[in-house]
Amino acid sequence: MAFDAATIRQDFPILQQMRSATVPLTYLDNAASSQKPQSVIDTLNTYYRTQNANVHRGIHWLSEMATELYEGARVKLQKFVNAKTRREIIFTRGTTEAINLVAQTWGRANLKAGDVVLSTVMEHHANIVSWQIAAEQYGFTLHYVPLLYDGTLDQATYARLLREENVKLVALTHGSNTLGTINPVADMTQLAHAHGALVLVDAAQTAPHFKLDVQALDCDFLAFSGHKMLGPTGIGVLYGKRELLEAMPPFLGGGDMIATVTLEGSTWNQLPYKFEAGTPAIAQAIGLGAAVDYLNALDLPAANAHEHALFVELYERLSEIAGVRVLGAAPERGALAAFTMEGAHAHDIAQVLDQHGVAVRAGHHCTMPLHQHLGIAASVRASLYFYNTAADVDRFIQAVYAARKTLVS
Ligand code: C6P
Repeated sequence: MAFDAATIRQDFPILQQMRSATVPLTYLDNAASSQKPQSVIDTLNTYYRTQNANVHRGIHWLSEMATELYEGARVKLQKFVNAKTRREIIFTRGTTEAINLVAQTWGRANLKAGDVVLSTVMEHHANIVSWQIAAEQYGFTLHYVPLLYDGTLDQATYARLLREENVKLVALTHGSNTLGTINPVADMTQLAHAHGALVLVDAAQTAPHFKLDVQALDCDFLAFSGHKMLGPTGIGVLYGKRELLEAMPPFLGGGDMIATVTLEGSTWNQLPYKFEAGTPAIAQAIGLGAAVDYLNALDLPAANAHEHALFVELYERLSEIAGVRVLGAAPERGALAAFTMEGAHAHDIAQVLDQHGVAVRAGHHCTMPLHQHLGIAASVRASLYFYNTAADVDRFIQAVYAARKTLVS
């Protein structure tokens, strides 16, 4: 049976809104943040109305209930990415914090002058700046895998850098938030491991769309954000292989991450608590658990096929518009298209689109080095999710034509 996006949309109250009395809302900014289904909203509501307390601390009814729900969410996330144990799932504020955690703890313990971390030109700032900061602190060198003309990674250079440089870690995005490129992370991980390097995968743009399997990928770390996959803001996950996490020093100091504290020094709690200092984002973690329940109940292959068909339609019709350049042409890509229009600035285009009720992102999408590589300052990005429909694509294309008419003389 075909995927019924029109029915699915009923689960998302925000999508029932109009932009104005006569203009429907066309939400195509999903790569920035997804909308939330009623079940996630209800879970948050129920939590605050009937279950709220701090976790791992109080020996009382509410605290025990909150702890059970919070730890239950961890198990849902463990199964979602097929981690071996729940101890390998660390709740963070999101992808950014997860990457910073690895850079600051694994980096501090393992990187020194003469070592190399390999990132790529297509990374989000989170997977570049975290390493730049750590490089300054710990003295290692940061290199970047360049891109080919179609927006894929230059695999020959990647292999050469692994051969010739003292690479200790590869910090690699699974899916580009600007080019849409899906990188062959399993193969790239295998090659990195053959050269003794670990791999951190930024799965911010793929976790919402695909069934990830950290054991099949064999990556050492994997980071993603809850808010892009139907969950609340302020919650995300760092997956790490247990033996690596065990050996890493803590990130933040405070409550819950310690075993003992004296005035002279402290010892650390077991995993995952060693990396979860202070009161965690309890409601948000439980809400993310509800988001995972929703995704598990969805026919994901059908949802992907639906999204992909919409993307092909959007990509082809967008590419036909005079003066429009769609960024990236990777054979395997996610359902997003960033573009420029000759004679029009990205922010002006987005503004006209907004008047037509179409929500997109304009700017550098936190990929300034990639935009510099492409020789542009900014682009407009439309990104799809399974609840989008053919009518959304129609309205978007019509709005781009309207922007062209208004902005390009
Ligand atoms: N990209 C976008 O509009 P946080 O902000 O921590 O949830 O996620 C950071 C991040 C890391 N990696 C990739 C590939 C991403 O796309 C993002 C977030 C959003 O493209 C906001 S900049």
